[in-house]
Amino acid sequence: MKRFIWPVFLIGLSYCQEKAAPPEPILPIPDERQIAWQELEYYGFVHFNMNTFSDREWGFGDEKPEQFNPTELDAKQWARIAREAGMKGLIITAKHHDGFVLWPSAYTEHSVKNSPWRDGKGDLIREFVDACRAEGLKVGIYYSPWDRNHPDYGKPEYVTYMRNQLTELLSNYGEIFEVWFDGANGGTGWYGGANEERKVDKFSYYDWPTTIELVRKLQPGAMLFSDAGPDVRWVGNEHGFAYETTWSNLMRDSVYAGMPEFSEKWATGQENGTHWVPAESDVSIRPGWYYHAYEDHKVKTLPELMEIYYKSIGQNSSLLINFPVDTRGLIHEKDQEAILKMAGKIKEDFAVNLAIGADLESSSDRGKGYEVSNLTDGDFNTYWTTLDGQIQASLELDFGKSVSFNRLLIQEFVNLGQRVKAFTLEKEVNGNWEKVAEGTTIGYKRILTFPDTEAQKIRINFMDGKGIPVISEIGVYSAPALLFPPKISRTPDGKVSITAAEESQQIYFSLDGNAPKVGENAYSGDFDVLEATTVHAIAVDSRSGKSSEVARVDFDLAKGSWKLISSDSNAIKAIDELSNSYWTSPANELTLDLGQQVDLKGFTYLPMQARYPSGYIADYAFEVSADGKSWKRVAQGEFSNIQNSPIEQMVRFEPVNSRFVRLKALRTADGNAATFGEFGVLTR
Ligand code: FUL
Ligand code: CA
Repeated sequence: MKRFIWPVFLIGLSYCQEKAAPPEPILPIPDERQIAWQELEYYGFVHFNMNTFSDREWGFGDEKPEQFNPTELDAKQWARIAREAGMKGLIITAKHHDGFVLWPSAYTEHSVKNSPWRDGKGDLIREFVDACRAEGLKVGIYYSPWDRNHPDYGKPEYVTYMRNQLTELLSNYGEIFEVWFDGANGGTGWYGGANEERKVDKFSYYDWPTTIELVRKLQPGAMLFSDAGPDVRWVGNEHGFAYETTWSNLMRDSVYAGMPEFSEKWATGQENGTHWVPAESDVSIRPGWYYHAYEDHKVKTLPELMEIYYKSIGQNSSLLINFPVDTRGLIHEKDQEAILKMAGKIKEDFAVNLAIGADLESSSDRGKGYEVSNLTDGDFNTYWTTLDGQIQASLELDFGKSVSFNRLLIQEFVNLGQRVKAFTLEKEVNGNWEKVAEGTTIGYKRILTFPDTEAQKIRINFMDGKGIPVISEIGVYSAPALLFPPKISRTPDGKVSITAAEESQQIYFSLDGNAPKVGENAYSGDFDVLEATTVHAIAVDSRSGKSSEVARVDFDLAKGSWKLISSDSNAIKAIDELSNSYWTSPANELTLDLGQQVDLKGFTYLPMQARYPSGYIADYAFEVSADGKSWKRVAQGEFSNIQNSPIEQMVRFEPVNSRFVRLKALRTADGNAATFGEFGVLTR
């Protein structure tokens, strides 16, 4: 008899300590496919297709397969760089709006099979898939529903063609993690030679339910992307930015791909959205999605890329960064450098989670299985939560000593629904709580960034939500300052201002041509530079004592007193010291009165920097005049590589004293009226 007592007692004891019941989910919740996908967070896009060779963003559809001819194509290089950058997958433009396909499809001649590449025997989707798998990356397919090449576009036959091609792509290349349907569709095109505009009813033409069923049948694990989901939605812009308030819940039945007002009204998701359709932020590492040599100097900088990281992954969205693979068939060196720098910085920012090892207490918890220790165990699937009804709750962390920090990371266990609507972060100062930062939604991941602050104790308060907070992980970090050469700019009136990538950094500058010294000549506000002067500046992080590389700008005469000889009020944009504004001159020239006699030694011309170039000056003449009537030509020549590299051009000539100047376009690169991004003179 006695022998049985112990086991019964033990069973009873363990019964008492059994895990409390989990909270009820708050619908909608992610399905299994979405749960697996949300962990990826970060993956890459490859835009490489006919546009790479026609140097366009949207091909018209009349391109010839012979144009597709990469000379050194190496998909292994793409996959290696993506893996080194920390990406978990890559998505390729199998077919873009121009209709050319990267695999030998049985349904069209407009494909690699009729191109010189690999003597027409190549299959780029195959090479891509093999390269990704070898690097452990997931494979995704972008397929444009719009097809400006296909003669049947707009008719039911084309929808059959599209499904046939999707069947090829989704049957022959193994597992696909995401199928990306572009919302841009319907418009002018070649359409088999018809050369016309074809409008389709974006809601009904493609009969999406049938296409979705097909994708589900062939690739049950694949996430389907479009403006409207059904599995993952567009974030509504191409900057790579989600929103301060970003819900994964979406009124899915009210939206469809390509609908008007999606960005303004729907892209943030809705608190009461009926379906789980999380956001994906897509952005190119350059202005264009496709490669253009003229954008080689416009690869996103580290501060820009980090802003994207914090505004996408840090705001409940996945991040999809695009590589415009170049005409060689390689990711350009500059893009590679930028993406690897970003990967290094992300690692640095999240190197040490200060919350691990901190003493952690909650205002309440739900009982066994939901303790605060789950918040820092590195396991998304274990979480802390409260008793039913306790929507407001807080977590207190005691680091044991004063520490410095500037990031707060929180993950909601969204598998039970997205809940939190408002939260704050406070620190203890002399026994009082002071607010450090606050947020609205959290979702799968939320990262708050704020200036360096110090405290021994902090508190996270969940203020409002759709239900009790259910939190998987928290992290507190001290990201090293982002040290980047400061930006130096000047107004037309000659006021120079200098800004660092982060406000807390001290700037030191020099005007004597020598490198600035830390501690000497601290920048405290704008100053005048009216004559030819070189401004150097560095940014210093007081915490680490590290300084950035040196920024340098060579200014010449300030432009505020110059007069434009033109009746067009827009002409001012050629001398407003803003590199992104420009003036289009129908007369193909810019004429100025400098207001006084000046010893001129040359001039500078910055081509327009807007995304779609027009009217770059290719052949120029420069003329001077003492009275604005009789002119003398002092220089003439060519801006050789301006089409591919639209950087500032500098021309020097024999010194000449004059008051009026004129820059003439003898020829523009594309034959359009000349444009002027910025004009300046050289006096030294
Ligand atoms: C857009 C397209 O029109 C662009 O060309 C690019 O493919 C981008 C990812 O999506 O809607
Ligand atoms: Ca956990």
